[in-house]
Amino acid sequence: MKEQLEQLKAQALKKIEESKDLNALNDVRVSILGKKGELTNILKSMKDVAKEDRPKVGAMVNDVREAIEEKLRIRKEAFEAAVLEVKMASEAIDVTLPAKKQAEGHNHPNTVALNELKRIFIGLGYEVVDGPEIEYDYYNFEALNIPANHPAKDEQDTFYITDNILLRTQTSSVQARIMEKGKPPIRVVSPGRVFRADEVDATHSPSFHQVEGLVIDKNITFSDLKGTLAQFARDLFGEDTKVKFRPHHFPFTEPSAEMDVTCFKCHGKGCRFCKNEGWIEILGCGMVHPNVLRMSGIDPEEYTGFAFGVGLERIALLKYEIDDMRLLYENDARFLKQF
Ligand code: 2NL
Repeated sequence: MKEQLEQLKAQALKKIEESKDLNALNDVRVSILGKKGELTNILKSMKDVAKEDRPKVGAMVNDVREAIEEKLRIRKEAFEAAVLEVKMASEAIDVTLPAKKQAEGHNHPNTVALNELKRIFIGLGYEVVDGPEIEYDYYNFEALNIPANHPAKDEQDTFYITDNILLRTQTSSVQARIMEKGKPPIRVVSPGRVFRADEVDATHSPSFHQVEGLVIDKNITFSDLKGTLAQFARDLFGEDTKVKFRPHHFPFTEPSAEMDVTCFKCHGKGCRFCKNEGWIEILGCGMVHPNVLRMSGIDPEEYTGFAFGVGLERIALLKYEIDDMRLLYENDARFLKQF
């Protein structure tokens, strides 16, 4: 029996030593210590051992088992350490490498300009309103004193969906809806996309943006218009900005004017930026035409008002000294990220 155990022990330790991985090691364990394992079989044959010899033999069996288990444990730990070693090597992270840059987006120059205009007019107590880009001929032209066959319809040629539905050419259509619906006092700005049948060049696009303003109340005069727009110009271009009004014509206002501001680069002296004029044209404005008020159901004897229209792209181009409007629409990140 002793010899048998010694032999088993020697063979087992050899097999353990030679096993190549955890699976092989487990097979060895089962073949010796498992239910039908070699050592288990020897234990089963203990009943054939003489009673007085059993404690001695039992102790021998235990010694052998302990030696085998100890060897199994050491070998298992060695395999596990090796596996971990490989895993750690393959998953190694170089914490000294620079992090991936997060590309941070920002507002488009048009949006920056729009937020600026909104901020100014909200500060003056105006409400921001919007309306449909696809509009009835009535709100876009008729209600603004531009009847069928009026020559201004040529200047503002647009895209027709049907005879009386079109892409709006100005956001005044929104204000015509407001006048028709609401009761004065009215104090609104209507920013939004407008459309014209224009060829693309440095200053034209078939789709651009306008911010229009409308004020209607009792006793509104041209002085209110001038004061408001001068304040707007100072807020947008700087405190020392001067304004001047040149007579103009719009079908929906009477009298009408265009407003210039002193060039914010040369402060009126004349430079390349203002083409040596010292002044830069910035918006169109006027007192709301009595016909326009009347058509919206507002009595021109009781109420008067002023209105103005600013091209958003024009403001963005001026503010950022961009000389070609097409750059605003190309969405070239290298260009846009400068602003
Ligand atoms: C321009 C000129 C202007 C208006 C827009 C307006 C709106 C109503 C009634 C009367 Cl509801 N007028 N808007 C008035 C004058 C000029 O825009 O050159 N915009 C870029």
